Amino acid sequence: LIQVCECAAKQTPRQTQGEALDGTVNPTGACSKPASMATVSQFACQRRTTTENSNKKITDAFEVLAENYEFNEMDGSCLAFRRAASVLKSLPMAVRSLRETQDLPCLGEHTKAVMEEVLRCGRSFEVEKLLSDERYQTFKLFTSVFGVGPKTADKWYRGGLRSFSEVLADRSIHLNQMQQIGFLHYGDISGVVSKAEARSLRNIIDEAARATTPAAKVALTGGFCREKEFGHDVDFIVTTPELGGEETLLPKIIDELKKQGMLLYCDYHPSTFDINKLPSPKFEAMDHYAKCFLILRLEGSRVEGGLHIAEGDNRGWRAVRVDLVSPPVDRYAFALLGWSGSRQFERDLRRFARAKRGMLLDNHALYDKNKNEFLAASTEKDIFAHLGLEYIEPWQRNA
Ligand code: DCT
Ligand code: MG
Repeated sequence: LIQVCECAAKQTPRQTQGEALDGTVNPTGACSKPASMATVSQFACQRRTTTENSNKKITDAFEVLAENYEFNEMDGSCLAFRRAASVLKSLPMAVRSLRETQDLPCLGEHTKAVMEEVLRCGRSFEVEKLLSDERYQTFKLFTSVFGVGPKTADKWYRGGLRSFSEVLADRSIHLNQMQQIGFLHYGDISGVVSKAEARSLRNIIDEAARATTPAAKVALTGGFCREKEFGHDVDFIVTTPELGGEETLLPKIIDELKKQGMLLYCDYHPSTFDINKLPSPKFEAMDHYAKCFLILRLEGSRVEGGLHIAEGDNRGWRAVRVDLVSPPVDRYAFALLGWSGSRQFERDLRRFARAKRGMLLDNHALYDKNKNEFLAASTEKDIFAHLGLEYIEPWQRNA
C-alpha cells in the first residue's frame, strides 16, 4: 500500500523547480546541483562534518529507521540508513530536491523514498508510524536504561513487559548490578551532559590523575572533543609518559574519586592488551586497554553556570556517566583517534584503510599488509598521513 503524501496536493503553483518549500529560491532558477555535492566521498573520513547539520529533518528520520533496524538486528539496513544520514550531515547546505542528490554516494532506493517524502511533506509516514509503534516505543524505553541493550529489551518485550514498573515488579527478572544502578540514577543518566559539565569533569579527572601520578596525561575524547554541545557521557583517555606507568593509573584515579566521595558506580576492566597478538585478524569493536565505566556524583558548585538538570531539582548534584580508557603511551594516538568518534567516522576510517590502502587499523595499531609491517604513530596526524588522508580535525569528524 502506497501512502499518499497529503501535502503534495497543497503545493502552490508558485512552487516550481528551483524554489524550495520553505520559500528559499535557488538563484540560478534551475535545479542545478551545488558544486560541493558533486564530489562527496563515500568514506566519512574523506568528508568534513561539523556539528552544524543543514539536513537535520532528513537525518533524524533516517536515524529513527536505523535504530529500529538495530533493534531488529537487521545490520545491513541499519548501516545503509546510518551511511545515508552521515553523507547528508556533511553537506554545507540543505538538500531541496531529490535531483540535487543524484550524484551523492550511499543513497539507495529506500533512503531516497524517505528523503523525498520529508522534502515534500516535512515528515515521513514510515517514521511516524514507527514512532507510535508499541514495540519501537518499548525498545526505546528499555534501552534508555544503562546496562540494557536490544537483547535484554527483546527478552522483556517478548515476556509481555511494556513499562519500567512492570519490569521492576516482575520477580522472574534479575537485574544485574549495572541495570540496578541504571534504574537508581535513571533520571540523571538518561538525560544529557552539557559542555560545561564535561569541562568540569575534565578538571576533576585531571586533578584525580595528577594527585596520584603527577606526570599523568588526560585527554577529553568522544563527542565533546568534536565540540558537541551535549553528550550521553564524557570520555577520557589517560596515560603516563613512561611505558608501563599506565598499568596502575586507573585504579589510582578510581581510589582518588572514591576518597572524594564522587564514585557512585565503577565497572573496571583491567587491560588484556597483548602486543604480540597484533594485528587483530578480525575487527573488534572494543579495544583491549584497561578501562572503566563510571557513574560520578557531580556537584553543581563545580560547574560553571550550574548543572544541566530540571528546574526545581534542588539536590545540588547530579549523576553523570564517565568512561576512562588507559592505553600504554606508545598506543596513545591510536586510542585517541579510535575514541574521538563519531562511530561512523571510525567505521569508515577502518573501511578506507582496508579497502583503499591494504592496511588494518584499529584502536591499537596500523598494519600495512603490503609491506607486512606496523606503522608507528605518536599523533593522530601521523595516522592520517600513513593512510594518505588529508587531516580531519576532531570537530570535523561528526559524521
Ligand atoms: N566508538 C566506536 N564504536 C563503537 C562505540 C564507540 O568507534 N561501537 C568510539 C567512537 C565514539 C567513542 O568511541 C565514544 O563512544 P560514545 O561515548 O558512545 O560516543 P560519543 O561520540 O561520545 O557520543 P555521546 O556524545 O552520545 O557520548
Ligand atoms: Mg561519549
